[in-house]
Amino acid sequence: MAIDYSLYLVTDSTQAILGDKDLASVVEAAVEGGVTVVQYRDKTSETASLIRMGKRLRAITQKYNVPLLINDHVAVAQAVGADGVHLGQEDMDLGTARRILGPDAVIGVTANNLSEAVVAASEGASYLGIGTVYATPTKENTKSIIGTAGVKKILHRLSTMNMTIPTVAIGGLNASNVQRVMFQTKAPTKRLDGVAVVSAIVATEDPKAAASRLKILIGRVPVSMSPRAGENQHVEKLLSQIPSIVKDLSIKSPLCHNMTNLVVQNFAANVALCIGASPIMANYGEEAKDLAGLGGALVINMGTVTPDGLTNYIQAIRAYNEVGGSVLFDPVGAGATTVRRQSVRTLMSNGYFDLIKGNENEIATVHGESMVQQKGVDMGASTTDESAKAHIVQKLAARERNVVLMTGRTDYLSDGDRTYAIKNGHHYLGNITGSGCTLGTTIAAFLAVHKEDKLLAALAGILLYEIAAEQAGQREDVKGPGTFVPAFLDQLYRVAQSTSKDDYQWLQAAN
Ligand code: 3NM
Ligand code: MG
Repeated sequence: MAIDYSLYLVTDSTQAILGDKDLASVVEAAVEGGVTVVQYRDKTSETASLIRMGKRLRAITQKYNVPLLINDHVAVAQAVGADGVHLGQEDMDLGTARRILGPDAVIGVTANNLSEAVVAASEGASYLGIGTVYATPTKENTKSIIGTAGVKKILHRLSTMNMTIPTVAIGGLNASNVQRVMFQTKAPTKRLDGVAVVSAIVATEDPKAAASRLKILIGRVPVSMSPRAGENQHVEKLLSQIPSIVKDLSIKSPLCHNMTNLVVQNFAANVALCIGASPIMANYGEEAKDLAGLGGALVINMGTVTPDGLTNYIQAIRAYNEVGGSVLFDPVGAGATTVRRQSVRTLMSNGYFDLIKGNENEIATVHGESMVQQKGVDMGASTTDESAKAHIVQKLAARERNVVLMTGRTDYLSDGDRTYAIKNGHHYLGNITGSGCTLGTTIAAFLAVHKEDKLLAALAGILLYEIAAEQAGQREDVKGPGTFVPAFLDQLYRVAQSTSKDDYQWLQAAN
């Protein structure tokens, strides 16, 4: 039997998730909404009541011609005439279950890592439930949070071993992240067949609407990608659009929401004002929902990370992701401490970043870190070869389906498809505090006004910022980093008002 795994419902009968609703009615509504597989999962009820509910669910799923699987209990599956079972690593072994249920039964297995996946696939599991993708209150005793990178690693291995076993991801999946999870986990020849959800359907007021929304999202290309990137393949074409984008910024004056470190708050607010954006420094995650609704962009700057800070960041990232607002990630000092490396992983697994910017070390850390444990954290950190830098930026962007900027004497910018080297700027930027952070603020403001091509938006921000720095550095009244700061703000303000194409040169395509 060929099963459609695209929207896989796992049930939960706890008060926290199901509440006072009737499980059978929830399942029926969900199936009407488009759920393609149902797994009856009840960790606490006695056998008799499992069988009672199992039979009700069997009748419903049969009516809609959707497979029914039973979590853990092989005997219950037999008793209710289910299509099969789903087994965790601590449940009955696959071989035994297969002998009892026969060759046609659907037997799914949970895989948390490469070896569990490969073992289950080679022993004849019908499909794999890969997780836990994101931390979830639905299942607290999860082994480890593997993020989209962990799922991708497993899919990659299965594809190199030519294993065609169907796969679904599970854990913390909902309407705000299913598209991203589907596309970010794609390996060259293998992709997820679907997503498994509990609370995103069972815990909602309207399970039918929730299921049908998820179903639509899963089948659609994600909105987070740049819709018009394909039209901007030539440097001249990109540059010619920048003056009008800069002008647009001052007309629209987008909200630029900074969750940034204490050192640069004041400077970042000044930079935002000079380029024509409307800054707010708001580090409290609770505020993000309101702010995300204002059409601006969010900067997550990890400069002075704390446990509280992390919780606030996650809350804010989710709020912006949910409404499709742009989020820029600045993983300041990413490789410096264990806490920061872990923070990078936590943040990357909790949301989508439209753009990640950092210096060589930070980008290398993000690149290594989200490959999940496998690679050395400081991989590429000592890279001095320019083409290697361009390559790592391109690879990270391709992997995350976003835009990546590595700053340095030469900046590298890529969306995975187009990669550019930018040689603007002034060395005084290296002698003042917050120049990297406020470049992040600047780019975020551009991401808020120009959504059609995020790489182009970023490029506009970088050129505006660095050309202003060049002009300031050349001014006669600038004697060093101290006098550079006010001159830089002046020039930023002036270039932002300028609409001349000549102000945006020196861009070179990287090889
Ligand atoms: N299994 P929600 S995570 C049932 O990682 C289950 O194997 C998991 O619930 C695993 O969709 C999980 O509400 C719960 O996050 C998923
Ligand atoms: Mg189990």
